Amino acid sequence: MQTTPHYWIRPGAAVLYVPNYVSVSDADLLYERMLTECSWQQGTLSLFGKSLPEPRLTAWCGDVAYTYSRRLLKPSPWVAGLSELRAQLHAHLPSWLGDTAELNHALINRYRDGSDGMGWHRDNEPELGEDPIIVSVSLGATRQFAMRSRVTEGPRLSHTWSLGHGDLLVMYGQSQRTWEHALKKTVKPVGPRINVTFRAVKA
Ligand SMILES: O=C(O)CCC(=O)C(=O)O
Ligand SMILES: [Mn+2]
Repeated sequence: MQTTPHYWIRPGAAVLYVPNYVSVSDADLLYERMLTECSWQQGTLSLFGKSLPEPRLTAWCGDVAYTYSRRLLKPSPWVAGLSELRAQLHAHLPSWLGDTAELNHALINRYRDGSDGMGWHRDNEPELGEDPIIVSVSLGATRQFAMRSRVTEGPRLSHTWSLGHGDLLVMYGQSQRTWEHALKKTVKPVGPRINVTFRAVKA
């Protein structure tokens, strides 16, 4: 690992954050490969009975199928560079975090500018099992990744990370039960960003 891992623990949430986990040169190369080699799609979301384009583009690589946001993502070959990153993660991540040796799917989101983002949600699809591990690697422009507790009595716990080029953030433990997360939109001028979340999809 390039830098010191930080463990952030709150009631019901646990995060491992490693800034600059991927070196700048590897991150540059991976960004370019994903940009050109991934098959980018724009999903739709339904809001108040209307169907709207999602404010981001999506691609994926996976050994197995995964149903995400009511869409079936079929198995798809790994982009060069991403399988090497996965192997590195398998070797580096401590097994007590969760299913760290079985990251068999990568969901890839591309945020073209500050008007792209992702609303509050949990990564709690049944295929991910109880208390999933979500291993996120960010590339490109720095963006704000926010987490907040779903417990609304009393002062609401929250935290925001600035995720930059090469940063690793792992959500584990009960983080997908009692907390939710979002990638904040911004009116500030920001460049494009690609985020990969490795997931362990159960058979
Ligand atoms: O872009 C990010 O940092 C978060 C993406 C995310 O939450 C997801 O893919 O489920
Ligand atoms: Mn998520």
